Amino acid sequence: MKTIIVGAGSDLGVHIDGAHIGPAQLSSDLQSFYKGDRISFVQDENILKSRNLSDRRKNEYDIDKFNSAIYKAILENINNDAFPILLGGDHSVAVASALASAKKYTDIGIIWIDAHGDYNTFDTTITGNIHGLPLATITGYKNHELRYFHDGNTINPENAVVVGARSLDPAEKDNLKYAGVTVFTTEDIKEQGAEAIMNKAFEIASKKTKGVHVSFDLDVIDPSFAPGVSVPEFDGLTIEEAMEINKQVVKHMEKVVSYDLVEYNPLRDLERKTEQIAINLVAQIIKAVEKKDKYGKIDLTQQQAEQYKVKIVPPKDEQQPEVKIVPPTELPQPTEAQQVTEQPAETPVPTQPQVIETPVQQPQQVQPTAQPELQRL
Ligand SMILES: [Mn+2]
Repeated sequence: MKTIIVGAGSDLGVHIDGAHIGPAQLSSDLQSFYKGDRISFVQDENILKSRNLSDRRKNEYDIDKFNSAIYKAILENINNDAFPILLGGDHSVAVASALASAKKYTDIGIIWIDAHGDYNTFDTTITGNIHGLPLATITGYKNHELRYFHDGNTINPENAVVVGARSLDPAEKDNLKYAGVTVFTTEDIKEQGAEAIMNKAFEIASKKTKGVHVSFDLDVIDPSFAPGVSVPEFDGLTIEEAMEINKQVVKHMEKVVSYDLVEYNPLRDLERKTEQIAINLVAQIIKAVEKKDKYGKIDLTQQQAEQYKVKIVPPKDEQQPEVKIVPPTELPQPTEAQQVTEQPAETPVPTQPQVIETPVQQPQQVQPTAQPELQRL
């Protein structure tokens, strides 16, 4: 199945600046191995952005305008049998991508991988940052002002699942409960494992639906590994846990109809750590989508998630970063992956960004004594 990369460069949903330049950076990183279609939207630089914390409806009009354009473009591409991968931007842009899929497929579920619930309304928001409202908007829980451009179904909250939450406002918790959204916390993932949680998430999201939209917010990862987000939350996922969640998305790819990767903020990143993780997540999804046929079916013999080691070579002066992609390899078994996560506490931090991914080897190359070793940024 063909993909379309949709750059959604907006940071109007949050008072912190920087997420608007994320998509251009990631898009440039992907250039050397992604040859498919791409379209990009960047917020109008003449917008006088509101960052005033007492403004309860910050940049509402401009966000709507931006999302309306993305919604139309994505819908057109889905109708043309493409699988949209949206690169944010703050999370408010997911209103456009999720609802475009809801319009096309009429009845879908949603998996929202995020440290936050994004389930506030204009009445309950504490910050007035609209990136805290999209999941409520998408599931039809108030916030109709943010989806005026959408004339299809909203997603049934009973088919909505938050994965990785650890920072929910009290009123937001009530909203989630009242609406009937399932929430799996970061702690649930630590206790039960990403595979068990994602199996449950897909079961809920795909129950009596025709597809699942997946929205991956990088802030689900701990800021020590992924500092390049606008609203970091401590005690988050490790890189391995985040990649495992993505691997589970790939495992269920037959049901997945669209995917977002949001909240990459280059201005907050350190040593390009977050960028490395982001392009690896996207690379994995691109390769998985390529295996879907135009009816969305996947060749079961190829269903296993492939792990790519995408390495950014730090640019010399003004040069664009070069991205290297290493051929597909098999993922380590969970036991090996656990061993990996237990080891690297003392791993020195290299001065230059290097491969972030859990290194994996072709079976024929495995040495009897070989242990996966994790290179940390
Ligand atoms: Mn979010």
